[in-house]
Amino acid sequence: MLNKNRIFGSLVGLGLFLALTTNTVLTQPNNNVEMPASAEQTSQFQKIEQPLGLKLVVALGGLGSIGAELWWFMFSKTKSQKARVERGIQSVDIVVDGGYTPDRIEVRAGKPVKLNFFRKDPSSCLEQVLLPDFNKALDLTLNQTTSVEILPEKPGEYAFTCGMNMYKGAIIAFLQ
Ligand SMILES: [Cu+2]
Repeated sequence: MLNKNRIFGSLVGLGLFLALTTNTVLTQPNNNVEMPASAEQTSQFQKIEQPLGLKLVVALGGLGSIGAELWWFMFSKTKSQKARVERGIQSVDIVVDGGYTPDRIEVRAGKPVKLNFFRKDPSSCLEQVLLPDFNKALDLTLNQTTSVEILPEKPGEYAFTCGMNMYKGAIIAFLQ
């Protein structure tokens, strides 16, 4: 299943690609102009003036795309959330839909953590969650919540991934 995030990422990528290629085309020498076939002619290129507005639009479009691309890679994928505490157990609900939301979960080390995975995404890629540090592999049923309890004893980062290691998330355990 395609998800909004991935579509947005592709659009941004396409925008960047178009901006760069357009820029290249616009700054290329004009080869269609007939050059005089004189021996003294040394310049192969003839400068063509583009309207300033067009240059600005292309430049700003390119910059905007680059900015969006950077934002996309650096910030958009981090959805950090603290676990809530219920009767001494830290628990967190994770939506499985084109990845994990949240994909960074902050917990206290040394206390049990209950992860509730709600799988909305039918793609087989996300049917399994692996928690290698805890020797756990979960099979997620579509449109249902599958829970698992773990105990991150030491502070640190504990990864969880889909069965093929394509989607990733992490439990970050802190000393209290
Ligand atoms: Cu996968």
